[in-house]
Amino acid sequence: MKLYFAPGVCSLSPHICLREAGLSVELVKVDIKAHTLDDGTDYLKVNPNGYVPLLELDNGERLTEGPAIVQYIADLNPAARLAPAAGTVERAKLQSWLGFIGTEIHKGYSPIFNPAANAEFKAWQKQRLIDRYTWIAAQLEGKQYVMGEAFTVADAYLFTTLGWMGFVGLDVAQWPILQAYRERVASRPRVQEAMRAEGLIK
Ligand SMILES: N[C@@H](CCC(=O)N[C@@H](CS)C(=O)NCC(=O)O)C(=O)O
Repeated sequence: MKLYFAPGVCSLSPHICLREAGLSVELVKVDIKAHTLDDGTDYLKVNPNGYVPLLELDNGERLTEGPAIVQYIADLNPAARLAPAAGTVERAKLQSWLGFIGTEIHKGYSPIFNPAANAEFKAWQKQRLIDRYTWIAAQLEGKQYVMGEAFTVADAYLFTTLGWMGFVGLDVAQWPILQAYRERVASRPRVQEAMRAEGLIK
């Protein structure tokens, strides 16, 4: 398999999941501004939408959309217990988390990074992110991970978004529960491996 990624962006989530699942993968770095690969290949020929993550399977099939990719990875190795079994209400709860993180958090950052958005809208969007993280912090009360005691693919995604806070003037220390959660996830050996491979830590 090949994972098309860019350092520190949302593709870190499936990258972490692949390592947590013990699966080997070839990492292909994408310049997401120029939409090119290191060898000059036009990434738009790989993903016409231009974004990462994209997982290319050994048979050449290509999968996009982070929440779908991470569930596919989890199902490749159920023994790693990165997601509850498909068809259970617990799996639906995991999907609910992935949907929340994707639409309320991940895509909540995009307008703040967008030079075309005006200051008023950016401030509104930032407050919305604060409200959403405050809600997440309340859900984490008494839990190690978002689904309870076990790390799942939703944690890989949420953790990835926590790494962007500094870019929009948010400080995770505002939410002690989130700060402790971030440290908990960051201390996982496979998470450190992924971050090191992306050049995010030494
Ligand atoms: N709908 C996609 C969005 C992925 C996405 O927003 N990727 C960003 C990085 S976090 C990206 O590659 N942006 C570059 C671009 O859109 O050209 C998903 O959920 O996987």
